[in-house]
Amino acid sequence: MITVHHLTNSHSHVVLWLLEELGVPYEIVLHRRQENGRSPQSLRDIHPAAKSPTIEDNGIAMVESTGVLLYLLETYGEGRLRPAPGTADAMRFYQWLTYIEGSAKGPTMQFMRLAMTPTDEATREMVSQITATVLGQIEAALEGTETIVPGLFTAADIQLAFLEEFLEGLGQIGNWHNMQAHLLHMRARDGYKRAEAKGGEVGLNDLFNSLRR
Ligand SMILES: N[C@@H](CCC(=O)N[C@@H](CS)C(=O)NCC(=O)O)C(=O)O
Repeated sequence: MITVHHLTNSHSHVVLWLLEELGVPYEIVLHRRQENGRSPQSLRDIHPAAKSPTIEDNGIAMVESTGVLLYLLETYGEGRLRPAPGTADAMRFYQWLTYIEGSAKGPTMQFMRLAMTPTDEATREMVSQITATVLGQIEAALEGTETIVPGLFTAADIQLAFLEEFLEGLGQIGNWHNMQAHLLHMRARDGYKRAEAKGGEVGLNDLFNSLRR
């Protein structure tokens, strides 16, 4: 049985959601964030990275969301939530699935840090521009389509929705109309709702507000 170590208000929501979409049984171990937002010792006890998501399967613990999603698809997906291998859609799928955490999250995190700490205008402007360029690729890819691989709901949409939740928490999602529409569309899925029912609300707005205080 897969164990999902679920940190409250965190990225492990995507793992619960993927497993709900696939209908694969799993158990949840809940870990609560500390007051400063960081992982508790209980998560570090499972994997020294102390990051969410963490899963256990085959007797070992694994971190890193993109790898976890791909492992679960490969092991339990039976071809669902991904395009057929070797196709143009498979290229789109791998590109966006890895781009989100590999290229888009870093600048977005930097943007968040600058929003929370005083800094000079030139640095702020540079980070805003880099973030806008990186996010602009996703916004453009969503033009006229409800899913990042047009016509097919995949695990890349699940990963993308968490970045969109993050942008919403930062008060930035309104600048990105296609991403905002994508997030609303994803939240309407039964699998998303079942994941929240089991793991709690994603709730990044509340989390970021509490960290700003
Ligand atoms: N690149 C990692 C990011 C993981 C990550 O930073 N997760 C956050 C939760 S959204 C976390 O564990 N925060 C608690 C901490 O860093 O102490 C992934 O995709 O899994």
